[in-house]
Amino acid sequence: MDLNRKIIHVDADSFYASVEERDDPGLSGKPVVVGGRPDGRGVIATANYVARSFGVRSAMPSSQALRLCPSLTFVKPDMKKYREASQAMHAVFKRYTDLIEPLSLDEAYLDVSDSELLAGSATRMAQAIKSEIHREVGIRVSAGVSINKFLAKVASDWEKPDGLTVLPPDLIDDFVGQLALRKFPGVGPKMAERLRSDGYTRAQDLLPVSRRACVKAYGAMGERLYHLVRGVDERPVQVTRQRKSVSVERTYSEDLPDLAACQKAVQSLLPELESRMGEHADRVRSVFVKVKFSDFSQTTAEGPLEVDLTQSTQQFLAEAYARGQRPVRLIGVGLRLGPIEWGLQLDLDLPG
Ligand code: DCP
Ligand code: MG
Repeated sequence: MDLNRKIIHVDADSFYASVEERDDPGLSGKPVVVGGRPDGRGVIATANYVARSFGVRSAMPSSQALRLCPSLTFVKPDMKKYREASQAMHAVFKRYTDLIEPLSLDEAYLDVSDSELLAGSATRMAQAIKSEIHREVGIRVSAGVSINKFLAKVASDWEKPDGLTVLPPDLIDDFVGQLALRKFPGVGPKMAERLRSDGYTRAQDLLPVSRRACVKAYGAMGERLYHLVRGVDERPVQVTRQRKSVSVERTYSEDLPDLAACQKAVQSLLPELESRMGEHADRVRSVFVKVKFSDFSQTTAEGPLEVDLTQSTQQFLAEAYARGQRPVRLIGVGLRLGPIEWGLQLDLDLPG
């Protein structure tokens, strides 16, 4: 097991609600949720810790939350604000390492193994990150520090809110042993129930089971659990750049003579664009068509995706072509993508 890595996991406390409390001091000390109003079919995106003491939770119908806590204050989500807060958090992370893997707007892994700041102490870096985010972003985060992603994440959750938990190698076995298997990443309610009925509730219950037997009983998840219950997780922190667009373009060996030829060409690019769009479909913000004319001048027409891809691309092609009205050597079609967001709260039944 690699004991030399230093990983920090950071997760903001009741993220959306904390941003709202920051911006409205009148909310301080009150039970607050961000989400849809209880008169519709809205759900709770998140609840601050006061509201949680009444049993209010993320993804709960707003009407149920109001029954649990009649004095609840509802705030409508403002994704732009949360994105800005997220960026400001990342600006702080950046001071300590370039190896940052965002998991969502409010959560990230940092690999600080090679960082020489603060005498190379990951614990002190985590403390500094916490206080800088508090000072500069105005919200609290919890952090976990350990030798891998799994342990750092479990640690950050340990003393929420405003927590800092450090798991050095000599404490790992005892700490992990007592963890409930149902809280392990990848273990859903069904898997947890299967494990429980086989007699395994806590991590330590699985320790006597051989790797072979784990895989035989639970397949790939068994393999993963075998390692995790020993505190082993070799996954690297992966710096993932979010794609900002997907596109397909083609240069033609002979210039396309007129609009009709371009229309055909665009249509033939669409299947490839659609297949590249794949998993990003829910992030599509706009469609563009790029045209390069025979004199190498080029222009792009762009707008929202209306009706369907065919109609939108043909419309923008016509717009772009009209600007040059010359033979065309290259055509590109593409989609601009917005940031990754949670799926759930997009379905919130928003007031007004
Ligand atoms: N979120 C959401 N719907 C969910 C879960 C989360 O809209 N079912 C949004 C609101 C949260 C944000 O994502 O503020 C971050 O999610 P977390 O799971 O980190 O929850 P919080 O940050 O709100 O609380 P905490 O991390 O303190 O438990
Ligand atoms: Mg959070």
